[in-house]
Amino acid sequence: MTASIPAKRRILHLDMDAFFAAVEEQRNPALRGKPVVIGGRGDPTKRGVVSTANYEARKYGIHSAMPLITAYKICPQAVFLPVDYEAYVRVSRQFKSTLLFITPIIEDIGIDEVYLDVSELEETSENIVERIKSGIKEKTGLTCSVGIATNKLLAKIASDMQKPDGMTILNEEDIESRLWPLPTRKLYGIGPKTEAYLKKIGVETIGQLAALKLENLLEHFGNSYGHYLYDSARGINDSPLVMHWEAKSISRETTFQKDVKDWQFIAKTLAALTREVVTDLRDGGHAARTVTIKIRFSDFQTLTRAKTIDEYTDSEEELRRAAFACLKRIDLNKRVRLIGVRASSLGRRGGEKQQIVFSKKRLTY
Ligand code: TTP
Ligand code: MG
Repeated sequence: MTASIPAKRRILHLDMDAFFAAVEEQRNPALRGKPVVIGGRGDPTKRGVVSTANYEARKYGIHSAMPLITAYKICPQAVFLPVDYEAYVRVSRQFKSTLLFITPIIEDIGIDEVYLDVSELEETSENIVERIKSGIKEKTGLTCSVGIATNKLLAKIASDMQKPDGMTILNEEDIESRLWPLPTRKLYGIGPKTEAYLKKIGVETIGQLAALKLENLLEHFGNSYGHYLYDSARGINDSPLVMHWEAKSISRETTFQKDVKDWQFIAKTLAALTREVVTDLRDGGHAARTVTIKIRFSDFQTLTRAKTIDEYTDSEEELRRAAFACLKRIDLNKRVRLIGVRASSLGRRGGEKQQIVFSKKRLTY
């Protein structure tokens, strides 16, 4: 039997709305309704640029990459906040973890955007988007905008068409009416230089780009980029989703401030680490079958013990029991420097092993 390849791909691009600002508003609801600008250290009199502005601040013309001082001049009453990257990465992980309930075929392209390949799902696009939006809303309180099309190029353009909280489905028959009126820089891969050059030769819209002859594009832009532009202007793009992750484990470890002999303290730490691993497991929609613990003594001797459970589980109690069964198999006759716990053999609770799972380690924003 050969694997069935869908005749048409269905690719979804998701981009969070005013992401950094939305995270700030979520944790401080008093900001809602006010213009909010996130950038630098949050002091508009100091050097720095705007990372993002909420939609209220955008009404004044404030946008990403604008100097903070300019933003301050045009809207001094705005609330200026420093960039709290760690907080945004945490929320980024949270919203991405909800997407695993939709499909494991996810390309992570940035702190607030991803592609999903939903070709194989039997639901309508509207249904999928509804599930995604409510999952993200429930987990993070935030909204996103989604585009669905036959390829990545069009899906990304679509997600930007009805922001915020939008959903746009772009079909092949919409290319002339909805893609061609847009400025050329909306096409992924067209930067300011190409845009400026195209303007010089009178090409402002994607439609005008599509009217150029292939020979002309090849002559000006070379073989590879010339073909890319020719296809892109027609909405043609077959780039695959790039997945950075594969079946992995989820682990936590801690090095004690001072080497420890007290069994109670070691046990308490192991229980706390296991709880954190369970939280990560559940966040990612995973369950695990194998628990491994690691103990490093003060002389750096390192021991590991593992236990495999019959069923995939995300139960804290079961995983902790397994971790303690491992701990009992280690003779704690020396001071302990480090302790760690890992959950592996990931799958769905009561279900099958997953081929592709979320690896938090790859998120390096
Ligand atoms: P974007 O998705 O481009 O912007 P956004 O999410 O703030 O707003 P939109 O609703 O239009 O999608 O970028 C995501 C985050 O990346 C943004 O919240 C802040 C950060 N960022 C910068 O730090 N500098 C930049 O120049 C841009 C464009 C974004
Ligand atoms: Mg965004």
